[in-house]
Amino acid sequence: MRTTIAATAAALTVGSMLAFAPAADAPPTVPPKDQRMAWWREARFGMFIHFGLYSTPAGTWDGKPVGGVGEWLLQNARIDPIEYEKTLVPQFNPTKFDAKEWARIAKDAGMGYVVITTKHHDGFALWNSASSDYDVMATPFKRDIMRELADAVRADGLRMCWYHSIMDWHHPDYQPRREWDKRPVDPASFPRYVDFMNAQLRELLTGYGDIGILWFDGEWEGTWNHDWGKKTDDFVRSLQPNIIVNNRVDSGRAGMDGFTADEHARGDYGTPEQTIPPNGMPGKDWETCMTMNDTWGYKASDQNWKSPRTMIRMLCDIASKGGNFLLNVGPKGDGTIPQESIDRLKRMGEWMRTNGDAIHGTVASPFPKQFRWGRVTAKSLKGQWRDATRLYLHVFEWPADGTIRLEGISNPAWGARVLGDELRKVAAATEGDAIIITGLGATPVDTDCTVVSIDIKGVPAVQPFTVKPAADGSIACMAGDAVVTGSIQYEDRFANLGWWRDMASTASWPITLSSKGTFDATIDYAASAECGGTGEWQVRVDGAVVASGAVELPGRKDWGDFATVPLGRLTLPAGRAEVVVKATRKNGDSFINLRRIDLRPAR
Ligand code: FHN
Repeated sequence: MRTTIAATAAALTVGSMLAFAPAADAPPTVPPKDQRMAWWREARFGMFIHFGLYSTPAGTWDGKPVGGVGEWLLQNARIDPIEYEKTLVPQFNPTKFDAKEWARIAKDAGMGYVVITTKHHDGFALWNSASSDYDVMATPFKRDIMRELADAVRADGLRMCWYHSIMDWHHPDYQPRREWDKRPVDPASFPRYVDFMNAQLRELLTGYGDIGILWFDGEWEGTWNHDWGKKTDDFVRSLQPNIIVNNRVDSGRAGMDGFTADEHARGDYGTPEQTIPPNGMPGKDWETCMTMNDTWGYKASDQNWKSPRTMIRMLCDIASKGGNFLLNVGPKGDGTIPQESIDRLKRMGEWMRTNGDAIHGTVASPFPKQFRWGRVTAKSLKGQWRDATRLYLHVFEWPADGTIRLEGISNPAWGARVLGDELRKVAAATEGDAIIITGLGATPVDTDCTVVSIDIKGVPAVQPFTVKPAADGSIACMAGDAVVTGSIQYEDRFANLGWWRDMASTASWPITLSSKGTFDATIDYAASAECGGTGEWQVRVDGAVVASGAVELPGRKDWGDFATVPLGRLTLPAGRAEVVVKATRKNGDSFINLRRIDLRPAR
């Protein structure tokens, strides 16, 4: 029986909060997190799909281009929600939609799961919803897209997952309303909206088989809070106890970096968006979601596509930090995936067919920092093969001499292989506190990323990273060797630390000296004219600041205009200490690009 929204609202008022009622009998206990997350940690790579009414206009309204991402059309063009519905519902007819083709593209790319927008912020239901007339059955298409896609995805051995927006610009009970929405606010009841949302979640979680993830979104407006999040999390798990729920079910997500500010917040994993946390999220499950261009929902004018190399290296970088990569496609209004997306996923699939073992089921690099030539992932072979750990070296920059030194590890090593060229005779040997891989040859198998695997005995015994003095006593603190916190990210562009936006960010270099030393320090930095600011250097021992000094770093011509300026005279103790740099004042939205800090023995 199909109901209008008003009738639904009335009905749910009576049954208010019934929607939180768990499944009929007492909800089965939720299995342990490690058991629920096992398939997700194995997959490491998934497809995000943003598809809905917004896919038809493709970033235009009234024949005019609209700024911003494609799926935010209603917001960015300030469209009356009812006008949006009445205009786009009759137009939505993705006649070329082929669920089996979408599933094949994801499978062939080496992806293990698919997350699709069942309902985005515009409130439109992409399935046959009994709770609302604002759904795909009201369009000329009249097919349950979720049903067809779930069947196809599972037939290809992938997990079907639902994205679902808490924020709903269309439903009369959702608050806050868009400011241009002229409908009376008085009758609106947020609890009644939550009942409606849970009625639709019940449909999606009881009518479409096992769902891998409930990927909540749109949790940031003030009407949603921890109490709603907790109740909704419990409700979802009562219907599908094995399901994974992301951290956006709850309030408190700290912006785009995907962290959850409050340790009591619900959700199984963090969701950094359009960014890769510089040091991952140690000890946590997390997934970076990323567009291939700049929009989630299809936008015909957005041709700013990332290269296949960039996305292959992002996948390696994310896996090396212990995360998952949820890569987005925005199908067109006719139901086809853009050719640019298909081409990129085809290339990623080609790479994954050779190197998928270096991604699937791996854990983060055991090394304290990244190597400049690439990334490392690891996989325990305990109980399978000589109690070993397999290390996968994702080589972006191939060594001209055919040799790679893994500093700071002393495990016995053997069994070096180049994935994709089993005939290449490579060797791994442990010399003191380094593993040397030789015989790699002059050319990589794949210029985007060639993987070299080695086996080491037992669990990696890795020394903490430290910057070592050169023979002349000088110490080079390079951007690529920094341990960074906050928003700072390493950029290949100038081999610099950039994205220095939040004031809590720090860049630090652990240094170990055999005896106390005093140094004259310089900093090599760049900044646009309106940026720069005041920096502070610190010497820390066991985390305590033992010396510090300020330095003015005014803006320069642009972010590539580097200069080397005095930082001050630093004294470092014998043993391990850290040189730390932070901003104490920013002139603009970003502080500086930092390329290196040099310590030269004081004369
Ligand atoms: O507002 C949405 C946006 O449209 C898109 O769905 C992304 C994907 O993670 N999530 C929200 C922005 O954080």
